[in-house]
Amino acid sequence: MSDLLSAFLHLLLLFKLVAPVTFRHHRYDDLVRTLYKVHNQCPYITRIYSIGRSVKGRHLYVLEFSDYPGIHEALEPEVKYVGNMHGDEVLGRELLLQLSEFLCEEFRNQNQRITRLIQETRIHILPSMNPDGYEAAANRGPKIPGHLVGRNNANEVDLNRNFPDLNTYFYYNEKHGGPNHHLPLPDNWESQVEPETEAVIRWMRSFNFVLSANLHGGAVVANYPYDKSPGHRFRNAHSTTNSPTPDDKLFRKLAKVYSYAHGWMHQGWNCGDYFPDGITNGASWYSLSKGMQDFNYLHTNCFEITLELSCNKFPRQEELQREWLGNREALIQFLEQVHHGIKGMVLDENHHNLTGAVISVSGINHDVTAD
Ligand code: GEM
Ligand code: ZN
Repeated sequence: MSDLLSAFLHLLLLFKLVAPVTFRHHRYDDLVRTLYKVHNQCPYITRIYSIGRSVKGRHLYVLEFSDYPGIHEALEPEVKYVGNMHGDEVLGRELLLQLSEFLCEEFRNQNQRITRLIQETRIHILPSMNPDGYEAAANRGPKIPGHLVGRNNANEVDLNRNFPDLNTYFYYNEKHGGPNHHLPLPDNWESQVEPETEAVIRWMRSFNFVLSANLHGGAVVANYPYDKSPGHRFRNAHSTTNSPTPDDKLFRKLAKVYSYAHGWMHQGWNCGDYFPDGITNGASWYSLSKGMQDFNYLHTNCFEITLELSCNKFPRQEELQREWLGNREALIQFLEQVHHGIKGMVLDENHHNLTGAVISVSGINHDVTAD
């Protein structure tokens, strides 16, 4: 090999090693390319799949991390992250892309903590639940202050007000006796929701997710269920009542894990609001009906919290690195929480798996089911 060529190759290698991760906003094509880039760099621990399409036909892509992508392994919990449900709240989308690159890179670097996480957990990442809203917001760009377009989907529907309202059933059940878990979908639910919502509901039903976070912007706080207060119907959004679930202790713990591992969320004073410990019960902040978080809890085994991650919904590109560094540890620690507590298999006397077995915890009026 000529000296010149070898010097050039060395330079190339050096550049690759020291080249900083680029922090930029990703339009739809760029997002798809980035997901495939990560998959190509880590083909044995990742898989890309689409859960459906947006109103305008854009795929809702999920990147899965697992030591056996595409396969549910016994005792390996399924977890998910959802970003950009509101198209103009873009930080979650970028953080989830950063997280994807980080997981892949650190696995390749044999980082023990990350390797273990990927071996023991099946992680599903949906960076954008509302790609149409994002494009509308990005066309305006981050420069214009004030209200941004693109919160809703292309049919002008707020996806976090579009899930079936199971809270109403549950309040009824609370009064008249009946469960507050695995509440059924209403008849014809598909015709009542947007395509993005339908895709996410089918996704939630096809994996036994047990832990999840939904990434938003416009405040800095970790928000946990319930989002809807019992008085919502009468006093509407002005009703702010602490509305804890039977799993309040666990939800508060999960929210605190995020806020304390985050660079500044736990300090409580952010964006002109004060939230002690950087956490809040949803309905005690303001009541919200037909949100995704309550639906997770009332319909599935999944415990979801809503993370509000930045005062500015569309931060400038120059702020993305600081945001990533502020959230990186929290995003990892939150996933690690899925390994706390009890896990096991429910077997019959012949040691066969019992699927759908109902598991009740004494003192907590909310059952989960075996997968
Ligand atoms: C919220 S979601 C989080 C706040 N939840 C409650 N109950 N106050 C929404 O959908 O309005 C905020 C957001 O859009 O980020
Ligand atoms: Zn939002």
